[in-house]
Order: sequence, then structure tokens, then C-alpha cells
Amino acid sequence: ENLYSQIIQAKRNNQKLLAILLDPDKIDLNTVAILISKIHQSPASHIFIGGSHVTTNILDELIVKIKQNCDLPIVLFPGNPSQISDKADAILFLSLISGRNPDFLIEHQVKAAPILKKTKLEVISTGYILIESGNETAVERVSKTKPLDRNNLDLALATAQAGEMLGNKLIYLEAGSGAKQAVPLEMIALVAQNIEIPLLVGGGIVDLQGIQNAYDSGADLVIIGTAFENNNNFFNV
Ligand code: 1GP
Repeated sequence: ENLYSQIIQAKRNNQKLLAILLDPDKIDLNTVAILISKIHQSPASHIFIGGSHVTTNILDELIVKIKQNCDLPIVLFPGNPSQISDKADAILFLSLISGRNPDFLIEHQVKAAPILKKTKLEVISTGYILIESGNETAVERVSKTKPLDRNNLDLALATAQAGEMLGNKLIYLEAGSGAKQAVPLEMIALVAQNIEIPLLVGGGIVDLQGIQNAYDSGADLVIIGTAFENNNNFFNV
């Protein structure tokens, strides 16, 4: 069974999903075992791997090590085409549809396509929407695009719906890693109610209540990066 159909199935059953985002640049290969044990103690359903400016070449090795100790699906969340590893299970094939930088709308995807064709990775087309979060995040800096106004709910919805009409299989509302403010709950609710495909939400969620609020507003999958990175006991309450 492929990963996307599992996400669809979970959505149908109203079963909420949780991804822990690991940034390969910030991980010490020698301590992966401890990290994995913490992930096991958490409610995570997926591991996402990636970052806006990953410079490391330990990606393959890191994924192999995780796989030795952990059955959770590993999904690449790449900042650019160099962050592809056939050791993972799937890749979010992102198009930054909130921005107007052709590199992140289509150029990187053109570069990545022939590489992906040679792998067995499940490619999941994802409309990636960056929302203003009170501080300049790495996505904004690296992509040189402006996030959507956090008060402009109609524009966020229109963007998500355009992504869905273009054939995206997921919509990802992103405040950016380490965002001061997470995606507004009203925006999550409006988008969730008006698209059919699963909705991912991440960026700046720093406590369990924040995760629950996103779920209650209609997010199907929440991504936690920084909070778990800073405190591997984040989920143990
Ligand atoms: C970033 O949405 C993810 O792409 C996670 O963000 O690091 O703020 O949890 P945080």
C-alpha cells in the first residue's frame, strides 16, 4: 500500500497524523539511536527529512540508520533537488505556489524529475503555501519569495484551491521553521473546509495544544520540527 493512500485513508477515518521533521544538518549520526527512541515514544506517524539549506551529504547514511531502528515511513521534504535520496520511501514534490519565483515553482522540479525517475520513491505532488509569520523564515530567505499575508484568508484559500485544481495531492500551509506565529487557525479551517485533498500544517507550533488546535481546525497532518529538535522529550507529558 502506498503512502498517499494511507494518508487519504487516515483522513477518511478522521485519524490525525503527525510528522517529526529532522534537519540532517543538525543531526549527529552517532546519536541517531537515542533520537529514534524518542521518536518511538512520541505519537509520530511519519518522519520528514529536509530543510531549506541542507548542506550535508550524510542524507543516505542518516536514512539507512533510521530505517534500521524504525518502521515509520520516511518522507523527503527537500529544499532543492540535491536533497534526494532513494533510501527514503517518498518525497513531497513541492511547488511553492504562494511565491512567484519560477525556480521554486517549476525549475527545481524540472531538474529533479529525471533523478526521481531513476528511484523508487513515491512522488507526492504538494502545493506548498508560505504564510507570513511575524519573522523572516528560512523558506522566505532561500526562495526569495514573499509569504502570503496572514490576514488574507481569501488569498490563502484561492491559492490552495488553485493547487488542488492543478493536480496537487496535498496542500501544505507553512509558517516556516521557527516561525514566531503559526498558521492562523481560521485560515486552516477555511482551507480545510474548502479543499478535498489532505491538508498539512507546520511551522512555529511549539506546544501540544498548538498541535491539537491545528487538528481541531481541520489539519490532517501536523509537522513539528524545532520544538522536538530543542527538546526530544517534547511529546512526553
Ligand atoms: C518547517 O513546518 C516545518 O518546514 C516545521 O516548523 O520547525 O517551526 O516546527 P518548526
